[in-house]
Amino acid sequence: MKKIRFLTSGESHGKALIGVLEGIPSGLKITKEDINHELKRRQLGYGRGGRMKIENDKAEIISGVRWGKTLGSPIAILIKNKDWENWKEGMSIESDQEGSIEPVTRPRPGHADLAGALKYNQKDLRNILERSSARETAVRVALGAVAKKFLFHFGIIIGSYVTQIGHIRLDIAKHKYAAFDYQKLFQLADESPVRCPDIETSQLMIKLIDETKQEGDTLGGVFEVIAIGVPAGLGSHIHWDRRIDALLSFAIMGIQAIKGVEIGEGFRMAEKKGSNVMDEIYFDEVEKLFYRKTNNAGGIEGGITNGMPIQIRAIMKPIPTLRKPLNSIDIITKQSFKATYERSDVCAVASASVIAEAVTALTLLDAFLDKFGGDHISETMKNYKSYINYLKEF
Ligand code: EPS
Repeated sequence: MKKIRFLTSGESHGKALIGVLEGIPSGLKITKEDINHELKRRQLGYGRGGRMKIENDKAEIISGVRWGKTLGSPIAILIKNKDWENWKEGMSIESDQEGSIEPVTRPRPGHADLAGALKYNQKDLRNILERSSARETAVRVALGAVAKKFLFHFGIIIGSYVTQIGHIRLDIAKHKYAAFDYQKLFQLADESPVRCPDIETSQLMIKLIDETKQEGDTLGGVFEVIAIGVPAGLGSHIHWDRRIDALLSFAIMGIQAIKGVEIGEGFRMAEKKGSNVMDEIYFDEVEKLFYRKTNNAGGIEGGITNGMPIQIRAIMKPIPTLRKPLNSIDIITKQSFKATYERSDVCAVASASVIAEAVTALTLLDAFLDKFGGDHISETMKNYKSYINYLKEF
């Protein structure tokens, strides 16, 4: 059952973003630097637009932490929008500023603009696009940073890397690092402007982003999120909404522009025979643990973690705001027009991978606390250690 919950609030050009995270046990050491480190990683990707030069996201912890440690009470985090200075009238809370900027009446194909306007009866598309914007993900990353820090105490590390931008693919099989040397892959990804662990592939991706920018077009891609050190036994087969693969997919699909999620070999399993997909089971006499030599299941069987690394792959569609004109209809005049926009990101796959790490951390932490409980982190640790000992005696 759900142990942690969170809410986010905030518009893209509003005053600030706010997140509230409830259910984190007391006693976790957390600083604003832990959070700002993750916020920085989200902002770095090559191909982001002018807005990233304005924003330098910094978290302010408002509540739930005293003298550097969580209290067990809800943790509220605030991230100011620097761009608010330019939008004080246009995004004002007060009714006396109504009409201070022109309404947006031309929906961008691929955005929430038109579907949202129809649903919420809005004649100014800004009332939709301000919230559908991926700006909100900054605060999800901030909350995810708390979850990451908690899991880290239990040896769980979550990282990501980009495997494809447009038609440029990373050939992970040919990569010189061993298949499960994920920490090395995370480090290399952090050093790449496109978060791709291979330097040559990164350069090809950057070149493609530059060319696409010249054309006024945009790009999507594929990334992988990996969680290592997750013990066997999170999630459950007993009911559909407790399956950890279902919960992880839900969280990842909740990120703007994500159009597909796979676990382990995912869609590639379709063309293989069963004997090439199932991961055979072995026993390590020294560690006293079961293990697999392959990980086609992506660390999850029957909706339960099996102790192998969790591997999630997701595709992000190309960003829908283009400089290249696309056909659309003005919602007021019903006249057709060619949608064109000046300021836009070209590619945000690198950022999406960092956001996916955050929501993966929040989802895994929920399952972790469901299994191990604890109102203080030391209590969670005691329960966790006892379970690990049980696994060794099994
Ligand atoms: C976004 C459009 C751009 C992005 C923004 C998401 O903002 P603007 O319209 O102000 O140029 O930069 O992303 C962020 C602000 C962010 O922090 O990631 C959109 O339409 O989704």
